[in-house]
Amino acid sequence: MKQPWWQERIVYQIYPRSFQDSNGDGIGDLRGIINRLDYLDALGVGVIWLSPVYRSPNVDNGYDISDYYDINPQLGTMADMDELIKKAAELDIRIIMDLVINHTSDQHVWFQQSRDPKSPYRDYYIWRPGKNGKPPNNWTSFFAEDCWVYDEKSGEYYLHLFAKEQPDLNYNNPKVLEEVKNILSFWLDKGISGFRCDVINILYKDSLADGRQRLILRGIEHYLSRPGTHEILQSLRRDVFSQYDCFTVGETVFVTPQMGRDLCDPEREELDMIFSFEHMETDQFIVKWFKRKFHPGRLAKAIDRWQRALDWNANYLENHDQPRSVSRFGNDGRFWSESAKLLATLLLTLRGTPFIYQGQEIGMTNFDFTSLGQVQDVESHNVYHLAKKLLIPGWYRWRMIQQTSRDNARTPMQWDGTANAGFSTGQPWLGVNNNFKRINVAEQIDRDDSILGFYRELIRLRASLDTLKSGQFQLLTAGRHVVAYARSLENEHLIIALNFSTRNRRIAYKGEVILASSGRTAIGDELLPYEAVILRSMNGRG
Ligand code: TEU
Ligand code: CA
Repeated sequence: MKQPWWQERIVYQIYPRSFQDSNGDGIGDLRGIINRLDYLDALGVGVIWLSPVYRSPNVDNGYDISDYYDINPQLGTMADMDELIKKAAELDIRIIMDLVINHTSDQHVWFQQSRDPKSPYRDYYIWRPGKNGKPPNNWTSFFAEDCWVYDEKSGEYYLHLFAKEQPDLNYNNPKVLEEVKNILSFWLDKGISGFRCDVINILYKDSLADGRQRLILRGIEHYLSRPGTHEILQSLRRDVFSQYDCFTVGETVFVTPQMGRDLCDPEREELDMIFSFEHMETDQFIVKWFKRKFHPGRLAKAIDRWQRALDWNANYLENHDQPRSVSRFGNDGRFWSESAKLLATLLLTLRGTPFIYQGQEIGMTNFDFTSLGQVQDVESHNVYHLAKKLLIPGWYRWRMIQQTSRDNARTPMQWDGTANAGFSTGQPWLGVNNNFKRINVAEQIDRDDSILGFYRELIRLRASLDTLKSGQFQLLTAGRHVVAYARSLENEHLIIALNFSTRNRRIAYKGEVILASSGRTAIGDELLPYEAVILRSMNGRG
């Protein structure tokens, strides 16, 4: 059976502020992206996911939208956006946008109006009186803050599950959904091919009752994957998405396999795929701020659970919220190149659509900031202050931010070894990693044995092998050092074996070497440190 185009293509996520600055103001922009389209084309990218480019006061770098019908002037103009869509299409690259509809910016005209209790916009947001001088309920937010803000003028509070400048929309009001549909049609009519839907499984709050006592996100049982959210998604699909050749990928926080199956079930017609989080939580205790030692087998088992749970996954190891994968699951010291290639192999040989985050393809590492003043992210600052209030010692607070801050992934793209890594001729909005002279695109682009060269090759291989594109997945080993799995289609069986350790490791699999990250064309019974191999099994199962 022929797969839909969004299953065959590779997606590349661009965080526009950090990708390429074209006018020297230190902020990446749309024109910068246009100038780099050839680079993405040569890499084999078929879809670009643009993190938000709408008008925004940037409290959360665009995830706080103040006008859905306009472009953030820091990033360019609507004419630039039209040009980007057109030039990308000429290269057969499709563009999906970020859809942030759980909340808006507090600068959005709807919210400004809604501050007036008599305004027809009052009901676009969730306003409630307090209880005995306290907030309406005991919920807590995603960003380590209270989630209600008191408004003197009307004597009521509004709800925000993220930063206080990101008030939640009220989906009990049918007008809100109508507005969303108009926004979607506006962009789809412009030639956009779909959306990455921000925190899409928490839209509908079916009660504002107090939440059960729990360590984080008190109140979540009242808004996580509620029936009202499923109804909203079905309505968007029926009235808008089904009218276009497009796809949706939902960012679904705290999603369970059963919730995931409901959201992606083709019969229910809601979303096409989702980003789950379980594999990203295998190196933490309870919350991402408390890291534990990385264990490859745990990662593999979490991936396996989702490979089995859903027919088709949105696969990722990085995005703008996560630390760099080579620093986290690989080895960003001696085996930097080897381990980045191993992670590339993992990402591109799972069943599902692979999402590459900018810089991942050259092995960019975590941000080397040396003071909190160099960190911009609102979440990092909130968490640091909360941790201080909770009397967590200074050295540990520092470690939390260093390991987990979202700014780890947001430093400017490292294009070459010139000033500011070729990202900007001006002062970048966020520091460039000091390793840019060693780690950059120019240094790797002409070398087939570079990380970038390896991504190119893997992407080509995936495109040419139906077994990689659509074969079934089967986990074979999830050990402390070696992870292996098979992809099978009809009579072809590929075995992917990954050595997540700094020593040679024995493997029991044999076959013709299709691709080895070390460049070897034959292997015996041992993998080299951090080596990844793709074998074609001779005897069926290997
Ligand atoms: O993120 C949702 C989310 O809950 C987490 O991934 C978040 O980054 C944090 O790690 C929770 O501890 C999405 C966007 O990807 C993120 O950039 C936005 O800040 C957030 O929604 C609000 O729009
Ligand atoms: Ca700029």
